Amino acid sequence: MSEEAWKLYYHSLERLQGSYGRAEFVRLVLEEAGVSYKMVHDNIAQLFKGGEWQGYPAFAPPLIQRGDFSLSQTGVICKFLGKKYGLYPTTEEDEWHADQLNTTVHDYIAEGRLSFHGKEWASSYLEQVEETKPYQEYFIKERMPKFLQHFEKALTANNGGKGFLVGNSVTYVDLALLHVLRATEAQFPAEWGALTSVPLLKAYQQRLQQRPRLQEYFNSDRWRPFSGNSMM
Ligand SMILES: N[C@@H](CCC(=O)N[C@@H](CS)C(=O)NCC(=O)O)C(=O)O
Repeated sequence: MSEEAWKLYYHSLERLQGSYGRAEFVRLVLEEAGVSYKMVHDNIAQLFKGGEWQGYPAFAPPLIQRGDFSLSQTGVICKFLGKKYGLYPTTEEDEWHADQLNTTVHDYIAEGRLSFHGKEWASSYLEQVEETKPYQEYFIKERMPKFLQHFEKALTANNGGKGFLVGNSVTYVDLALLHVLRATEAQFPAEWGALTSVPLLKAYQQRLQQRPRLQEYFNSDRWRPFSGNSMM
């Protein structure tokens, strides 16, 4: 693998009209690691929907590429980058628990996103605002608290919830959880604010987002605010 900057492929900024969506998970790992990367937004539809992508087959962006190596699937990309740049568990048990939690984080964001697209999940939220309301209500009432409660429990299982999800230092899975907590807070501020059953998770979010490199990123113009729908 060459040592040039990573390229991170994702939808065009015009299409996004807000945050970097799932690419934000990847950006948090790269930002915390202090690794340089370059966004690529050109021709994304032709590359991935139109079948013009020439690298290793990828179903959908985000995708990272450097030299002739490329990788897609957000959770896998973050794990790969975490391992490469020292944001990775140090024991075998923690490695598997991080994997388990990373998968649950991605289940959560996928369910949350789908609740905004209950009629047609590949179409814009704006085309189904009314039809998707019941799915959102179900997500807010049933699924969101269940997932968040689970994350609170998982956090508590390691050092009483005062540190990280696994081990004694930040890993890629903390950054993944941080992102979905921020997405939850941005998307459902009233429900998040009223949730009193996850105090450790709320403190953890504050702690993580104050890490110097992340704080610098969130305060910079490289960061883009959440779009206001689809938890993205
Ligand atoms: N499980 C994949 C989902 C990828 C995904 O759904 N990407 C969206 C953008 S966030 C996309 O462009 N999907 C196109 C499609 O599903 O056809 C991941 O986490 O990377």
